Amino acid sequence: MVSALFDPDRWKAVDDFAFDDITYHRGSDVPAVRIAFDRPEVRNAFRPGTVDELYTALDHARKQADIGCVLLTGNGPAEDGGWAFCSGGDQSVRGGSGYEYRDDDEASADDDPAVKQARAGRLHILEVQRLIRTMPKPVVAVVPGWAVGGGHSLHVICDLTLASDEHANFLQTDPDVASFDGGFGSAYLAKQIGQKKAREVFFRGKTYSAAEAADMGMVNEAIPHDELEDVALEWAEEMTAKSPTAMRMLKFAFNATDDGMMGQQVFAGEATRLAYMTDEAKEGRDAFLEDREPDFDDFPWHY
Ligand code: S0N
Repeated sequence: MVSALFDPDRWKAVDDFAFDDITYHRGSDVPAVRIAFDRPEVRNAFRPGTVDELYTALDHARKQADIGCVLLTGNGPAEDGGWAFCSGGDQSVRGGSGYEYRDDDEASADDDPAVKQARAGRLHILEVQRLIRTMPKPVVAVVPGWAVGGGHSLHVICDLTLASDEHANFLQTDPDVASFDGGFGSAYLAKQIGQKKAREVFFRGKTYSAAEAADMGMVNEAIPHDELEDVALEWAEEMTAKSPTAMRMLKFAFNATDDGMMGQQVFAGEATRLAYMTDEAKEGRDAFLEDREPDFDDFPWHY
């Protein structure tokens, strides 16, 4: 069983990869993928190999032209009945310089010792955050249980968050375990819920229910646990019926104001991509290739 909330009739496994720590499915009827942490015994904590797998699946989903939405969730429940989206970095593999690769971490071990050494201590969950942020399709955090530490940060960076009103809980333990997400996990959270509340989340380390998190503005909706994945698929169906270009431009427009020149670069890249599709751009290209002066006379100065 993938997860108690998983409906096998609505998903097909993506067989291109041999993942240990995540599961990866694409919708049977909806052009969406479901990527799930699959370590319920540790409340879906991520170890380095988990992060590598997550990045691989997300990047694969990003490149699929027929996929318009990513649902990111956590499988469960654990044997003790506990549910989790993700409890952040696996504290049992955290070394002196961060999250280290261990010899038995075969899922991500690299044969080249120099490469392996360079990767040790790297907080590559931040690369996953950037991928979620810049992928041109909505990513929905589907939170069936705990979202804690780096797992909390992951839900924060997702475009939308849908949570189980029975089992989802939101908690920032970063300063309890001497780590801190000083990037999107805190600063972008403050944009969502305000400075006072974001500081409370980190400084006091309170646990918030799904309903409280929705009231605060960091969760879009808290819904009955058993309906979580059905509703997530409904959201995906709704969003993937819309114009792909409008959706990607909107996502990058929402990002741009907070992402500085990087946000401008991503948005401008999309504008350039669209401009390249015009006859005006083709005239510029053709003139160069044909070794002549470009003739833009037919193209108006729009007002
Ligand atoms: C999740 C909690 C609240 C669940 O409590 P509950 O339901 O009472 O279950 P437990 O009995 O505590 O847990 C069940 C089993 O799971 C193990 N486990 C749980 N979480 C982890 C974990 N993160 N790592 C390793 N094991 C975990 C328990 O040990 C238990 O195992 P057994 O059954 O063998 O005893 C509760 O479990 C909890 O508080 N967990 C710890 C949460 C935590 O502190 N996470 C780390 C926070 N820090 C980070 O995530 C790193 C941040 C980071 O990577 C970062 C750094 C810089 C910039 C950005 C980031 C970023 O955040 O992305």
